[in-house]
Amino acid sequence: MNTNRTFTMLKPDSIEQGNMLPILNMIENSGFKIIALKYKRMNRDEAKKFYSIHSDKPFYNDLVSFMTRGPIIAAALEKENAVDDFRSLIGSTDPLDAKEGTIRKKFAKSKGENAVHGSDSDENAYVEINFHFDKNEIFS
Ligand code: DAT
Ligand code: MG
Repeated sequence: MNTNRTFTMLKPDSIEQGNMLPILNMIENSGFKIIALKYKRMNRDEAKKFYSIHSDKPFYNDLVSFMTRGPIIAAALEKENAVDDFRSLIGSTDPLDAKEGTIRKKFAKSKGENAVHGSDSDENAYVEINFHFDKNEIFS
């Protein structure tokens, strides 16, 4: 398993609010190399599959609706200790709990619309990168 890669999405709220470039800047300035990048809108089937681990949660339907209401930026990132370092950079799921200097503290409005996704394990990073990118779309 590659421990130097993680996966992120800039969620529809980030794009709607014009925060695409500031967030990508924060990611690059924190030492992550963007090795794949895609601007796309997920359909409902894709979003349901991507978040299938949450299918039994009360917020699942709202999450799928939110994630499909507009385009996202999907990206694969490379850095030593990528998964943990990226989770530190984005901050807690609920922006009210997120530390100063984190992406969610700065850009997220609520627990549901929280600006960015970050993989939670090396295994999921691998699955999520392959969900959004073909091998020939990754430039390591
Ligand atoms: P994270 O995105 O920090 O890994 P998660 O995997 O627990 O958080 O949940 C995935 C997304 O689902 C999260 O980014 C926003 C949404 N979500 C989680 N808990 C929620 C809640 N209690 N109410 C509304 N949306 C929630
Ligand atoms: Mg998660």
